[in-house]
Amino acid sequence: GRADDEYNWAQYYELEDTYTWMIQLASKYPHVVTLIEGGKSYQRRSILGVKISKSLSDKPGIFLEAGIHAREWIAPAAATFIINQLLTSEVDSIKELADNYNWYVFPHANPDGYVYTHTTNRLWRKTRTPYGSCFGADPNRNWGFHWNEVGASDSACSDTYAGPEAFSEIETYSLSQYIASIKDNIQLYISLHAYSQYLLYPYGHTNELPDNVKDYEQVYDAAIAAVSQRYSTRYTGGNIYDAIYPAAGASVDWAYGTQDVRMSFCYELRPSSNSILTGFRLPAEQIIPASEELLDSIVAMATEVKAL
Ligand code: ING
Ligand code: ZN
Repeated sequence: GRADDEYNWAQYYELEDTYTWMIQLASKYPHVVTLIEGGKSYQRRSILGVKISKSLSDKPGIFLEAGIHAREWIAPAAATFIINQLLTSEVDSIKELADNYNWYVFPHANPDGYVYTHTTNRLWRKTRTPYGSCFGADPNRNWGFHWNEVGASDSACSDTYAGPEAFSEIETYSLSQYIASIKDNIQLYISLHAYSQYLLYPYGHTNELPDNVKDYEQVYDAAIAAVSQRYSTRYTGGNIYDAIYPAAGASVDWAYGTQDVRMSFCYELRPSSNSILTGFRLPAEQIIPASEELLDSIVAMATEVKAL
């Protein structure tokens, strides 16, 4: 919907509205916000992000990616909520989070898919690359780490189509190139999805656990406790393979498995379960509470990671 007023979190926005808002942030906070581009989509839309850096000194990084699945509208909305809080909050713990890390936030990792959910099919998930008579690969099955080993499809018409090869999608390829170019030490790589209220960590391609699984569990526990603090919202989860289903080629696995990323997590945001009214259509009145509890949880994660 078009904003009659200022950009806010009482409604879901179209891609252009959010990009306009991000561009305005860069001129409003020129010493703090830098526009970054994780390449362009198949249909040549920008994968626009913001880097938030409150001083010039070397700091660790936090990377946040949302909207890789087009229909999960709460994910980009929560990402922009977090951007806004990092820039404007008066709460000490959030100010510290903004001061102590370089933030890299991409609200729309799959812009073509998102536009398609507004124009044509609200439940579209994938990219929009043509493959024969079908369209799109699953951008969360397309990353080049144990690609297509399990939990992905070889059929271009499937919602979990892995693509013809790893990084066949220009969106995952170019965003991965951007990630690889970051010089900061990334402490947390966070991927936002919906729905189910799960918090997940690697791996998706195997039930083997990461070497630092003890650290993962500690951070996971802190995050799960914090997410319920404000509104008693219950999350569950664990390693992807056991907690939900085997799935190879996800961004979080690639980030943790191939990059110098200390930990990566995937949030499956509200709601907890599907119904005709909810599922991917989380009511707009829940954007703010869902995002507030997410930020509570990320604050707890960062605190825990720092104390490890
Ligand atoms: N769920 C995720 C999916 O891509 C997931 C679950 C997360 C798989 C992280 C692998 C890694 O299927 C949704 N709803 O998209
Ligand atoms: Zn998803």
